[in-house]
Amino acid sequence: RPRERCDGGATAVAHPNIALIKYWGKRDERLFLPWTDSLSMTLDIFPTTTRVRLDAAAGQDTVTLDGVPAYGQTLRRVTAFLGLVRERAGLRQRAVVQSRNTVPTGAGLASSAGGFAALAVAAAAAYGLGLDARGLSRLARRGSGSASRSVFGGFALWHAGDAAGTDAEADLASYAEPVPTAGLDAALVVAVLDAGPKEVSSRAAMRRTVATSPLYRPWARSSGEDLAEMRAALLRGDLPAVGEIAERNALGMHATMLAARPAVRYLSPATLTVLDSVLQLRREGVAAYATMDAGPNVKVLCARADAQRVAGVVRAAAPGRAVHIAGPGPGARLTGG
Ligand code: 2P0
Repeated sequence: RPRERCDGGATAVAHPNIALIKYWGKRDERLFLPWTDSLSMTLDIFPTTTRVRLDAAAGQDTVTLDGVPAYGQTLRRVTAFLGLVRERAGLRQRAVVQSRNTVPTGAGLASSAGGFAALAVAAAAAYGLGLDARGLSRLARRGSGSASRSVFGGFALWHAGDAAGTDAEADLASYAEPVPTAGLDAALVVAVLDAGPKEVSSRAAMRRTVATSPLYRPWARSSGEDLAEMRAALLRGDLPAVGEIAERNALGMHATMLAARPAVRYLSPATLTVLDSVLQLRREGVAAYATMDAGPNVKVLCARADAQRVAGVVRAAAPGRAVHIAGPGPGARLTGG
Protein backbone atom coordinates (compact mmCIF):
# COMPACT_ATOMS: atom_id res chain seq x y z
CA ARG A 1 0.00 0.00 0.00
CA PRO A 2 1.22 3.50 -0.76
CA ARG A 3 2.24 5.46 2.29
CA GLU A 4 1.65 8.79 0.63
CA ARG A 5 0.42 11.47 2.91
CA CYS A 6 -2.60 13.45 1.76
CA ASP A 7 -1.04 16.88 2.04
CA GLY A 8 -4.27 18.65 1.26
CA GLY A 9 -5.98 16.69 4.03
CA ALA A 10 -8.32 13.73 3.99
CA THR A 11 -12.08 13.44 4.52
CA ALA A 12 -13.87 10.32 5.68
CA VAL A 13 -17.47 9.31 6.37
CA ALA A 14 -18.58 6.68 8.90
CA HIS A 15 -21.87 5.54 10.41
CA PRO A 16 -22.78 4.45 13.92
CA ASN A 17 -23.34 0.81 14.75
CA ILE A 18 -25.71 -0.85 17.18
CA ALA A 19 -24.45 -3.91 19.03
CA LEU A 20 -26.59 -7.05 18.98
CA ILE A 21 -24.02 -8.66 21.27
CA LYS A 22 -22.81 -5.90 23.55
CA TYR A 23 -19.37 -4.60 24.44
CA TRP A 24 -19.46 -3.73 28.11
CA GLY A 25 -16.26 -3.69 30.13
CA LYS A 26 -12.57 -3.25 29.38
CA ARG A 27 -9.77 -5.46 30.60
CA ASP A 28 -7.22 -2.82 29.54
CA GLU A 29 -8.29 0.81 29.54
CA ARG A 30 -5.18 2.18 27.84
CA LEU A 31 -5.35 -0.19 24.88
CA PHE A 32 -9.17 -0.42 24.79
CA LEU A 33 -9.20 -4.19 25.13
CA PRO A 34 -12.64 -5.54 26.03
CA TRP A 35 -13.47 -8.52 28.21
CA THR A 36 -15.83 -9.98 25.61
CA ASP A 37 -16.34 -10.23 21.86
CA SER A 38 -19.18 -8.10 20.48
CA LEU A 39 -21.20 -8.03 17.27
CA SER A 40 -23.07 -5.16 15.64
CA MET A 41 -24.96 -3.83 12.68
CA THR A 42 -23.60 -0.66 11.09
CA LEU A 43 -26.45 1.72 10.27
CA ASP A 44 -27.24 3.64 7.09
CA ILE A 45 -28.36 6.75 9.03
CA PHE A 46 -26.59 9.38 11.17
CA PRO A 47 -23.29 9.67 9.24
CA THR A 48 -20.31 11.55 10.62
CA THR A 49 -18.05 13.36 8.14
CA THR A 50 -14.58 14.28 9.34
CA ARG A 51 -11.75 16.12 7.63
CA VAL A 52 -8.18 16.03 8.94
CA ARG A 53 -5.56 18.43 7.61
CA LEU A 54 -1.97 18.72 8.84
CA ASP A 55 -0.87 22.20 9.85
CA ALA A 56 2.92 22.54 10.08
CA ALA A 57 2.63 25.99 11.66
CA ALA A 58 0.23 25.02 14.46
CA GLY A 59 1.44 24.39 18.01
CA GLN A 60 -1.60 22.32 18.91
CA ASP A 61 -4.45 20.39 17.36
CA THR A 62 -7.68 22.25 16.72
CA VAL A 63 -10.98 20.37 16.64
CA THR A 64 -14.38 21.68 15.64
CA LEU A 65 -17.58 19.65 15.94
CA ASP A 66 -20.44 21.00 13.82
CA GLY A 67 -18.54 24.28 13.59
CA VAL A 68 -18.10 24.65 17.36
CA PRO A 69 -14.59 24.38 18.86
CA ALA A 70 -14.25 21.25 21.00
CA TYR A 71 -12.95 21.61 24.55
CA GLY A 72 -12.43 19.60 27.74
CA GLN A 73 -12.80 15.84 27.66
CA THR A 74 -13.80 15.67 23.98
CA LEU A 75 -10.77 17.70 22.88
CA ARG A 76 -8.47 15.62 25.10
CA ARG A 77 -9.77 12.36 23.63
CA VAL A 78 -9.31 13.53 20.05
CA THR A 79 -5.87 15.01 20.77
CA ALA A 80 -4.73 11.82 22.52
CA PHE A 81 -5.92 9.82 19.51
CA LEU A 82 -4.05 12.10 17.09
CA GLY A 83 -0.96 11.72 19.28
CA LEU A 84 -1.15 7.96 18.74
CA VAL A 85 -1.43 8.47 14.97
CA ARG A 86 1.57 10.86 15.00
CA GLU A 87 3.63 8.40 17.01
CA ARG A 88 2.95 5.66 14.44
CA ALA A 89 3.63 7.99 11.53
CA GLY A 90 6.79 9.42 13.07
CA LEU A 91 5.47 12.90 12.37
CA ARG A 92 5.04 15.89 14.63
CA GLN A 93 2.72 18.16 12.68
CA ARG A 94 -0.48 19.07 14.49
CA ALA A 95 -3.84 18.69 12.80
CA VAL A 96 -6.96 20.68 12.06
CA VAL A 97 -9.99 18.42 12.52
CA GLN A 98 -13.45 19.42 11.33
CA SER A 99 -16.29 17.01 12.02
CA ARG A 100 -19.97 17.09 11.18
CA ASN A 101 -22.19 14.75 13.11
CA THR A 102 -25.86 14.09 12.46
CA VAL A 103 -26.50 11.98 15.55
CA PRO A 104 -27.18 13.48 19.01
CA THR A 105 -23.79 13.27 20.76
CA GLY A 106 -23.37 11.30 23.99
CA ALA A 107 -26.93 10.04 24.22
CA GLY A 108 -26.40 6.33 23.79
CA LEU A 109 -26.78 6.53 20.03
CA ALA A 110 -23.24 5.44 19.29
CA SER A 111 -21.97 8.87 18.20
CA SER A 112 -18.45 7.92 19.32
CA ALA A 113 -18.46 4.81 17.10
CA GLY A 114 -19.08 6.66 13.84
CA GLY A 115 -17.06 9.62 15.09
CA PHE A 116 -13.84 7.76 15.87
CA ALA A 117 -14.18 5.47 12.84
CA ALA A 118 -14.33 8.53 10.58
CA LEU A 119 -11.47 10.19 12.48
CA ALA A 120 -9.32 7.05 12.27
CA VAL A 121 -9.80 6.71 8.51
CA ALA A 122 -9.22 10.41 7.82
CA ALA A 123 -6.24 10.77 10.19
CA ALA A 124 -4.59 7.57 8.92
CA ALA A 125 -4.77 8.93 5.37
CA ALA A 126 -3.69 12.46 6.30
CA TYR A 127 -0.65 11.15 8.22
CA GLY A 128 0.11 8.47 5.61
CA LEU A 129 -0.19 5.38 7.84
CA GLY A 130 -1.04 3.07 4.93
CA LEU A 131 -3.33 0.81 6.99
CA ASP A 132 -5.63 -1.91 5.67
CA ALA A 133 -9.19 -2.28 7.01
CA ARG A 134 -8.06 -4.45 9.93
CA GLY A 135 -5.37 -1.94 10.85
CA LEU A 136 -7.92 0.86 10.68
CA SER A 137 -10.26 -1.13 12.93
CA ARG A 138 -7.47 -1.62 15.50
CA LEU A 139 -6.66 2.09 15.30
CA ALA A 140 -10.31 3.19 15.64
CA ARG A 141 -10.57 0.95 18.73
CA ARG A 142 -8.07 3.21 20.49
CA GLY A 143 -10.45 6.15 20.11
CA SER A 144 -13.58 4.31 21.24
CA GLY A 145 -14.02 0.57 21.51
CA SER A 146 -17.22 0.42 19.49
CA ALA A 147 -15.59 2.45 16.67
CA SER A 148 -13.58 -0.66 15.72
CA ARG A 149 -16.86 -2.11 14.39
CA SER A 150 -17.96 0.97 12.39
CA VAL A 151 -14.93 0.58 10.11
CA PHE A 152 -16.98 -2.20 8.49
CA GLY A 153 -20.43 -2.11 6.97
CA GLY A 154 -23.24 -4.58 7.58
CA PHE A 155 -22.64 -6.93 10.50
CA ALA A 156 -19.26 -6.87 12.23
CA LEU A 157 -17.66 -8.89 15.01
CA TRP A 158 -15.07 -7.25 17.28
CA HIS A 159 -12.66 -9.81 18.70
CA ALA A 160 -11.65 -9.23 22.31
CA GLY A 161 -8.26 -10.83 21.57
CA ASP A 162 -6.55 -13.38 23.76
CA ALA A 163 -6.58 -12.23 27.38
CA ALA A 164 -3.57 -14.45 28.18
CA GLY A 165 -1.15 -12.81 25.74
CA THR A 166 1.16 -9.84 26.12
CA ASP A 167 -0.10 -6.29 25.57
CA ALA A 168 1.38 -6.22 22.08
CA GLU A 169 -0.19 -9.58 21.16
CA ALA A 170 -3.56 -8.54 22.51
CA ASP A 171 -3.42 -5.21 20.69
CA LEU A 172 -2.80 -7.06 17.41
CA ALA A 173 -5.57 -9.59 18.04
CA SER A 174 -8.35 -7.15 18.93
CA TYR A 175 -10.03 -5.92 15.75
CA ALA A 176 -13.39 -6.14 14.04
CA GLU A 177 -14.21 -7.98 10.82
CA PRO A 178 -17.35 -8.53 8.76
CA VAL A 179 -19.51 -11.51 9.70
CA PRO A 180 -21.38 -13.50 7.09
CA THR A 181 -25.18 -13.46 7.03
CA ALA A 182 -27.60 -15.23 4.73
CA GLY A 183 -30.50 -13.28 3.29
CA LEU A 184 -31.22 -11.36 6.46
CA ASP A 185 -33.37 -8.38 5.45
CA ALA A 186 -33.09 -6.57 8.77
CA ALA A 187 -34.06 -3.08 9.85
CA LEU A 188 -33.55 -1.22 13.12
CA VAL A 189 -36.28 1.16 14.25
CA VAL A 190 -34.50 3.77 16.38
CA ALA A 191 -36.62 5.58 18.97
CA VAL A 192 -34.86 8.71 20.25
CA LEU A 193 -36.53 9.01 23.64
CA ASP A 194 -34.03 11.45 25.10
CA ALA A 195 -31.43 13.12 22.90
CA GLY A 196 -29.64 14.86 25.79
CA PRO A 197 -26.21 13.78 27.04
CA LYS A 198 -26.19 11.00 29.63
CA GLU A 199 -25.37 11.54 33.29
CA VAL A 200 -22.80 8.74 33.50
CA SER A 201 -20.49 8.21 30.52
CA SER A 202 -20.41 4.67 29.19
CA ARG A 203 -16.70 4.59 29.97
CA ALA A 204 -17.26 5.35 33.66
CA ALA A 205 -20.31 3.09 33.80
CA MET A 206 -18.49 0.08 32.38
CA ARG A 207 -15.57 0.65 34.75
CA ARG A 208 -17.95 0.69 37.72
CA THR A 209 -19.84 -2.36 36.46
CA VAL A 210 -16.70 -4.47 36.04
CA ALA A 211 -15.36 -3.37 39.42
CA THR A 212 -18.51 -3.77 41.53
CA SER A 213 -21.30 -5.75 39.85
CA PRO A 214 -21.69 -9.35 41.05
CA LEU A 215 -23.57 -10.04 37.81
CA TYR A 216 -20.75 -8.94 35.52
CA ARG A 217 -18.84 -12.21 35.24
CA PRO A 218 -21.93 -14.38 34.70
CA TRP A 219 -23.10 -12.00 31.96
CA ALA A 220 -19.66 -12.00 30.28
CA ARG A 221 -19.72 -15.81 30.27
CA SER A 222 -23.23 -16.03 28.87
CA SER A 223 -22.42 -13.36 26.29
CA GLY A 224 -19.85 -15.73 24.77
CA GLU A 225 -22.60 -18.32 24.36
CA ASP A 226 -24.93 -15.67 22.93
CA LEU A 227 -22.28 -14.77 20.37
CA ALA A 228 -21.86 -18.34 19.14
CA GLU A 229 -25.64 -18.70 18.80
CA MET A 230 -25.89 -15.30 17.13
CA ARG A 231 -23.33 -16.21 14.48
CA ALA A 232 -25.24 -19.38 13.66
CA ALA A 233 -28.55 -17.48 13.53
CA LEU A 234 -27.04 -14.86 11.19
CA LEU A 235 -25.74 -17.60 8.91
CA ARG A 236 -29.22 -19.14 8.79
CA GLY A 237 -30.78 -15.71 8.18
CA ASP A 238 -33.02 -16.51 11.15
CA LEU A 239 -34.32 -13.08 12.16
CA PRO A 240 -36.43 -14.22 15.17
CA ALA A 241 -33.42 -16.02 16.64
CA VAL A 242 -31.13 -13.04 15.96
CA GLY A 243 -33.62 -10.76 17.69
CA GLU A 244 -34.23 -13.01 20.66
CA ILE A 245 -30.50 -13.41 21.32
CA ALA A 246 -29.86 -9.66 20.90
CA GLU A 247 -32.68 -8.75 23.28
CA ARG A 248 -31.58 -11.10 26.05
CA ASN A 249 -27.94 -10.04 25.67
CA ALA A 250 -28.88 -6.36 26.04
CA LEU A 251 -31.20 -6.92 28.99
CA GLY A 252 -28.45 -8.96 30.65
CA MET A 253 -25.98 -6.11 30.13
CA HIS A 254 -28.43 -3.68 31.75
CA ALA A 255 -28.90 -6.14 34.62
CA THR A 256 -25.14 -6.03 35.29
CA MET A 257 -25.36 -2.24 35.52
CA LEU A 258 -28.42 -2.27 37.76
CA ALA A 259 -26.48 -4.54 40.12
CA ALA A 260 -23.40 -2.26 40.16
CA ARG A 261 -22.69 -0.27 43.32
CA PRO A 262 -23.98 2.34 43.05
CA ALA A 263 -26.40 1.24 40.32
CA VAL A 264 -26.15 2.61 36.79
CA ARG A 265 -29.62 2.91 35.29
CA TYR A 266 -29.96 4.14 31.74
CA LEU A 267 -33.47 2.81 31.13
CA SER A 268 -36.30 5.29 31.73
CA PRO A 269 -40.08 4.96 32.06
CA ALA A 270 -40.31 5.85 28.35
CA THR A 271 -37.92 2.97 27.59
CA LEU A 272 -40.19 0.51 29.39
CA THR A 273 -43.27 1.83 27.60
CA VAL A 274 -41.59 1.16 24.25
CA LEU A 275 -40.48 -2.29 25.46
CA ASP A 276 -44.13 -3.04 26.25
CA SER A 277 -45.11 -2.03 22.73
CA VAL A 278 -42.48 -4.41 21.33
CA LEU A 279 -43.92 -7.23 23.42
CA GLN A 280 -47.38 -6.38 22.11
CA LEU A 281 -46.07 -6.52 18.52
CA ARG A 282 -44.69 -10.00 19.20
CA ARG A 283 -48.05 -11.12 20.60
CA GLU A 284 -49.54 -9.96 17.31
CA GLY A 285 -47.07 -12.15 15.46
CA VAL A 286 -44.54 -9.51 14.37
CA ALA A 287 -40.88 -10.50 14.84
CA ALA A 288 -39.67 -7.38 16.69
CA TYR A 289 -36.94 -7.33 19.35
CA ALA A 290 -35.46 -4.50 21.39
CA THR A 291 -31.95 -3.49 22.32
CA MET A 292 -30.76 -0.56 24.45
CA ASP A 293 -27.31 0.92 24.96
CA ALA A 294 -25.88 3.47 27.37
CA GLY A 295 -29.04 5.57 27.33
CA PRO A 296 -32.84 5.29 27.37
CA ASN A 297 -33.24 5.04 23.58
CA VAL A 298 -34.66 1.84 22.13
CA LYS A 299 -33.64 0.20 18.87
CA VAL A 300 -36.08 -2.38 17.56
CA LEU A 301 -34.77 -5.09 15.26
CA CYS A 302 -37.29 -6.35 12.73
CA ALA A 303 -37.64 -7.43 9.11
CA ARG A 304 -37.39 -4.59 6.62
CA ALA A 305 -40.89 -5.47 5.42
CA ASP A 306 -42.26 -4.87 8.95
CA ALA A 307 -40.29 -1.69 9.66
CA GLN A 308 -43.09 0.81 8.88
CA ARG A 309 -45.60 -1.06 11.03
CA VAL A 310 -43.09 -1.37 13.89
CA ALA A 311 -42.19 2.32 13.60
CA GLY A 312 -45.89 3.22 13.78
CA VAL A 313 -46.40 1.22 16.97
CA VAL A 314 -43.23 2.66 18.52
CA ARG A 315 -44.33 6.22 17.59
CA ALA A 316 -47.66 5.63 19.28
CA ALA A 317 -45.83 4.42 22.41
CA ALA A 318 -43.45 7.40 22.36
CA PRO A 319 -45.54 10.39 21.28
CA GLY A 320 -43.56 13.44 20.25
CA ARG A 321 -40.27 11.55 20.00
CA ALA A 322 -38.27 11.03 16.82
CA VAL A 323 -38.40 7.51 15.41
CA HIS A 324 -36.03 6.58 12.56
CA ILE A 325 -35.80 3.51 10.36
CA ALA A 326 -32.28 2.27 9.62
CA GLY A 327 -30.96 -0.52 7.46
CA PRO A 328 -27.50 -2.06 7.30
CA GLY A 329 -25.08 0.67 6.24
CA PRO A 330 -21.63 0.96 4.66
CA GLY A 331 -18.24 0.83 6.34
CA ALA A 332 -16.09 3.89 6.94
CA ARG A 333 -14.52 5.27 3.77
CA LEU A 334 -12.44 8.12 2.41
CA THR A 335 -14.51 10.57 0.42
CA GLY A 336 -11.91 13.13 -0.56
CA GLY A 337 -9.21 15.56 0.42
C1 2P0 B 1 -21.71 -1.40 22.43
N1 2P0 B 1 -21.73 0.43 24.12
O1 2P0 B 1 -21.32 -2.56 22.23
C2 2P0 B 1 -21.86 -0.97 23.87
C3 2P0 B 1 -23.20 -1.34 24.42
C4 2P0 B 1 -22.79 0.94 24.92
C5 2P0 B 1 -23.60 -0.22 25.34
O2 2P0 B 1 -19.80 0.60 23.06
O3 2P0 B 1 -15.03 3.69 26.43
O4 2P0 B 1 -18.35 4.63 23.49
O5 2P0 B 1 -15.14 4.70 24.13
O6 2P0 B 1 -14.68 2.26 24.43
O7 2P0 B 1 -17.56 2.36 22.70
C6 2P0 B 1 -20.42 2.49 24.23
O8 2P0 B 1 -19.13 2.58 24.66
O9 2P0 B 1 -16.93 3.20 24.99
C7 2P0 B 1 -20.62 1.11 23.77
P1 2P0 B 1 -15.36 3.48 24.97
P2 2P0 B 1 -17.96 3.24 23.81
O10 2P0 B 1 -22.04 -0.65 21.48
